[in-house]
Amino acid sequence: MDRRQGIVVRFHSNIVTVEDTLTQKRFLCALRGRFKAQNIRPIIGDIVEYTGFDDADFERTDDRNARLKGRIENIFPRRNVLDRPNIANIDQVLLVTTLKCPEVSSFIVDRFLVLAERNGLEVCLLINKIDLLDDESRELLHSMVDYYSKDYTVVLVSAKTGEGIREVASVLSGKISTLAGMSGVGKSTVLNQIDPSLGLKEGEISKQLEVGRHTTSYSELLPVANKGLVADTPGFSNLSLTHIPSDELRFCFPEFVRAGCHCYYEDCLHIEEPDCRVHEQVAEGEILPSRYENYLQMYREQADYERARPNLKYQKEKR
Ligand SMILES: Nc1nc2c(ncn2[C@@H]2O[C@H](COP(=O)(O)OP(=O)(O)O)[C@@H](O)[C@H]2O)c(=O)[nH]1
Ligand SMILES: [Mg+2]
Ligand SMILES: [Zn+2]
Repeated sequence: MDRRQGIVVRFHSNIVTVEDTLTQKRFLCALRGRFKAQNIRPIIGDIVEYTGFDDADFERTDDRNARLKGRIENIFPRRNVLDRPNIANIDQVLLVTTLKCPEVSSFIVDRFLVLAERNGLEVCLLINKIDLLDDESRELLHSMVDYYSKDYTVVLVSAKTGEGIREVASVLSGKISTLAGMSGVGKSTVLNQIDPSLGLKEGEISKQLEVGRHTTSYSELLPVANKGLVADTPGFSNLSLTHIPSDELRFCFPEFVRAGCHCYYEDCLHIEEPDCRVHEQVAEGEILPSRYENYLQMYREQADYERARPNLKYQKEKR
């Protein structure tokens, strides 16, 4: 039996679903005993070597797309690992946000961007529900797009009217992506617009909190667009920055890094130092005031956290 390469797209009740890299066929795989003995567990996004048996009679069809069975032989080293959701080898994160219904604060967006920068992840900022914006908020929208598109791909979308959906599909094509964003911003609706057969639950927030209701408690990589895989996650609520030293937060703002090489002090934190180029650019309108204020808030929070823990040692980044 020859070994082939695939990617773990689902892991549920001890059965691993592997999607073949070449054929996109899905195989329900068991783990070899030695993985269990060594306590190695695959996670979604893992690239694996597997042997597949083309046995169409295999009826363990918990995953409706997979009818073939196989066995995982080898798990390749991970390029990166995301914590929440637990996914490996991510190419990019699609951060979905909205200006209305809900009005997502710039602090939440910037905090997420800091985390992505820290983890070396590509980000596509997807601003959804633009159908809800009046002229005044459209102005805000366009200034936001102008600013953020200097460092990130920005796509304007309305999952309701279909505007921008094709662009999202091309961003997802051929890559492993995960969605992120507050509950209710339209993550599932956007994916359903790209491919209605995904049949993801769209819904009001209250319904998602109902006890006993089926929500995505485990992650899965869904086939989307042209050979893309995407995880529709339940969103992020408490993305903490506590693992980033306060004096390294500034490196997670690309525009501060650019300006920072012209500060008087080489190790300028851009807070109260004289001759700070970041300060100057905020005053000149070159750096968005909200970005700077959000930086200050993150810095203060982290500095407080450090002060309360004099023996705190940061783990070395695993990159
Ligand atoms: N007006 C408008 N409503 C939207 C749009 N996208 C999603 N919604 C609605 O927003 C609500 C939350 O969407 P959902 O996809 O469940 O959000 P999720 O929690 O991020 O997955 C649903 O009622 C959707 O119908 C949009 O582009 N425009
Ligand atoms: Mg959803
Ligand atoms: Zn400075």
